Amino acid sequence: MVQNKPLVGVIMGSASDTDVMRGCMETLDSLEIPYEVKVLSAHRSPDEARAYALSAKERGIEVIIAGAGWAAHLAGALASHTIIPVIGVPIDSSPLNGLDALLSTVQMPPGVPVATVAIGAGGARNAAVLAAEILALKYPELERRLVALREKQRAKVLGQDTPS
Ligand code: RP5
Repeated sequence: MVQNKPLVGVIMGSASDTDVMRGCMETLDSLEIPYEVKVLSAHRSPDEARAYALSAKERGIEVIIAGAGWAAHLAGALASHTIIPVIGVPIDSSPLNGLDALLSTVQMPPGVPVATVAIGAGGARNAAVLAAEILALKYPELERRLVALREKQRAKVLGQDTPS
């Protein structure tokens, strides 16, 4: 363990986002990164979302991952209240299959960035890996785990050669 208290805040706009975000939590678990999970909405619970972002740094959170669907301004709203890095996961929960969430998340005006990953479950996993890469700049054991993960992926791909 890097440490026991949460380093990553995983925020989702609704409990209905849990299935898509599950791979994010699994990846953080596999990298042994402590995290907390909260449901907070930029439009349904704006005061609580703001309070979370304002207090995150002083509580020891070093990266926020925010997943939301539809007109997904959760990641941007959180980013507007903190200078810790915010990674946005566009959730494919709308009739537009997440394209709306992708644009809402990625198209931040200059000055307040959201590091946006791919739509849906794959993006949720990548959000965890990107958070780990950010944290690895400070925690050397995480760098070792990420190198091991890359090696595992390489071995898996090479093991998929079809017999000639
Ligand atoms: C967004 O609206 C949430 O992130 C979710 O993806 C979507 C639908 O939420 P529910 O109506 O299922 O609570 O804010």
